[in-house]
Amino acid sequence: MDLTTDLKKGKRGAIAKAISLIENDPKAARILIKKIFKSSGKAMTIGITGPAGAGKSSLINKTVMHLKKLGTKPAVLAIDPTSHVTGGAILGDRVRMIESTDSGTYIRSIASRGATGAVSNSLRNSIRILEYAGFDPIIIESVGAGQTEIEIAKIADITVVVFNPYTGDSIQTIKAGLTEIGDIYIVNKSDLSGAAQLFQAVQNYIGDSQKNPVILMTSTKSSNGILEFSKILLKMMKEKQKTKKDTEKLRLESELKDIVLNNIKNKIDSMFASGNSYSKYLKQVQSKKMNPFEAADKISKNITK
Ligand SMILES: Nc1nc2c(ncn2[C@@H]2O[C@H](COP(=O)(O)OP(=O)(O)OP(=O)(O)O)[C@@H](O)[C@H]2O)c(=O)[nH]1
Ligand SMILES: [Mg+2]
Repeated sequence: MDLTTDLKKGKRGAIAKAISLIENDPKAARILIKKIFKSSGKAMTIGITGPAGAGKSSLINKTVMHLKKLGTKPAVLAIDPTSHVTGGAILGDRVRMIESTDSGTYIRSIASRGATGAVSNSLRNSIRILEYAGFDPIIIESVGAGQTEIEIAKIADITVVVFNPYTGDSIQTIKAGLTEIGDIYIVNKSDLSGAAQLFQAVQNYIGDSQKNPVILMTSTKSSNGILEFSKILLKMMKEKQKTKKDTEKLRLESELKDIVLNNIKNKIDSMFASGNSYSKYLKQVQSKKMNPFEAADKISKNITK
């Protein structure tokens, strides 16, 4: 049976296979994307980020049930942090995203290995797969406050930053530059002492930033604030849908640039590695027979030929 036919029907095996192709088989992935690209770029994407252990997975587990009841068909992509998290303490405490059989939500981890560009690439295409399979919104969980988060904020229509009152990290995280990316800021674990204080601090730091973000307290333990969060998401999704076409155009522009840059970088890397004309010109520069500018022009011409 054709993979795209099964994907269109939302068959789980087909989705899993397609995302694996995206991650592991560039040639097959290209053929697949060629078939599904045309209808892509309409589903809402929600990025949920924040420090390790803040409760992102717990929050997503509960929120998708509400989103489902509110009439949407969510899927979740968790960018697996195992490759860059060291030490077992955090991992040991992680909540596995469980899928209740009646929820119909698709949940899957994708690897975060490789360059930032590689993550963006597999993320963008995994989103296309899930959209083709009928899911909307597509929720992306990612951990930390690094470059990956900024990349994900570019891909997400709505960015949610989750803070954890349990550690002193949170204020540092706020200062470290997450202040710009969030549409919604959540202080989770409101059942713990320290949450109210952090909520106040977040309001002070972020409350009157230009984006005018929503700031909320939630607890996945007591379910406090989760329905409110879900309703806000739904409202924002409707709002963002109005500008989705333009956002998609801008995203495609930056995706295209990424791919071209990456192609050229690969060519350059293999040229440096294989030598040939490069080492010929290098020797000429080293023996002062040619100046570096002239040599670089000649090498560059060879690459773009
Ligand atoms: N008290 C309390 N604990 C919570 C709450 N939400 C999550 N937790 C706990 O916090 C720990 C981490 O939760 P996760 O949902 O795995 O957090 P995460 O942000 O997805 O973690 P990583 O994916 O590892 O970054 C687990 O032990 C949860 O049970 C909450 O609202 N209150
Ligand atoms: Mg998690």
